[in-house]
Amino acid sequence: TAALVPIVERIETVLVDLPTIRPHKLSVATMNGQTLMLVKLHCSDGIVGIGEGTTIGGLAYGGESPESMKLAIDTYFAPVMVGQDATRVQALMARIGKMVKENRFAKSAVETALLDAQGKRLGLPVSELLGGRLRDRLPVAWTLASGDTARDIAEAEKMLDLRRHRIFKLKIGAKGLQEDIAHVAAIKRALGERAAVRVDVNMAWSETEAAYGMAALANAGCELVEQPVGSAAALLRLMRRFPVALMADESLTGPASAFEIARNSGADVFAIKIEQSGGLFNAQRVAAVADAAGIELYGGTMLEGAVSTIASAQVFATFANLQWGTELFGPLLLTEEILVTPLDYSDFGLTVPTGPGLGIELDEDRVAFFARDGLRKTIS
Ligand code: MUC
Ligand code: MG
Repeated sequence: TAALVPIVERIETVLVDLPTIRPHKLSVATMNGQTLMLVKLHCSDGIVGIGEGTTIGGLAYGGESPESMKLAIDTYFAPVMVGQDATRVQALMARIGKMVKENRFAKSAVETALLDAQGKRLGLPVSELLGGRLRDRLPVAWTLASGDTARDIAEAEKMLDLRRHRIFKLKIGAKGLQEDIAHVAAIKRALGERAAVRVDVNMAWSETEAAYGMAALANAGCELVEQPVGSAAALLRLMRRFPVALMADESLTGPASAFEIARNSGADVFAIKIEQSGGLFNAQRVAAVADAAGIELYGGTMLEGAVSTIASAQVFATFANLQWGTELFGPLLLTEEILVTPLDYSDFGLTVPTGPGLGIELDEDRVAFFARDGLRKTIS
């Protein structure tokens, strides 16, 4: 008898609400918590793959919210996936792509679950399904975004003492230009050569504000400015005017946008995110475009929980170049652990797990407790 092909039997989605360790202030939102949209992909061979979709501040960052990802998967992805060969990940993603045009974040969650399941099935880490890793450890930046300069400096000092982070990304753009620049300068002055200081404006500036701001940030010792303006054309015009690297984040929405930016020499660095890219394979395609164009790479985060953090880590471990390191600190911003074994953050880096699939295990009781409409809600 022919061997039975494992098929997708059922897809479960759950929203998990977790508090942050402190308010996280971005120009687009202040976060007091994060919602993870977790996917469990049940296959006929008994294997369960996990995936995650996460965004920032509901609909404040992009077109998908955790709730919309859940709805899209429950209503539109699941019927296309159930009954299909679970081992042909690219074929199944192509099938989904025919029925679902956009929804990059939801696609990333589902693709992660398929790859986790396939890795568990074959006994290989996801990085090996993606061609093989080039590194087992990733440098990890920390974001200072308490909204208060003194508190941010104290936080940075603590991270340096713990040897957890020595690259700091400052979230600016919510306050006035002068106030923001004074904030960055004070932090860089306090940390000196002990740490790298970068900023993320999350598109809050106009082009003229950015032109002034970037010159001042360069003087303050800031080495990189992430997405100061929304417009890709304005970003391009700001290129090479200042001795500070310019990084594209929001303008990067997958391989086609990467090609467009690269064609115009519109960024020095790409912040690659699995969700913005529309999945792990697409993140590799974005990296290939960057490498071909001589654009440098940075591993970005949507302030993800442990599942997408490790899915990202598995992909970033396969990148030939990762000149600016990563910011895969998402789980550290949350008060609650949802894994059986916590991730290894040490010596300024994150260890990429070596077990099959993502190489992590959810603590199901914790997930159930923090699930929306879960136990926590029932008892409070
Ligand atoms: C972003 O815009 O890059 C990453 C770190 C952080 O604090 O926010 C994010 C999202
Ligand atoms: Mg950003």
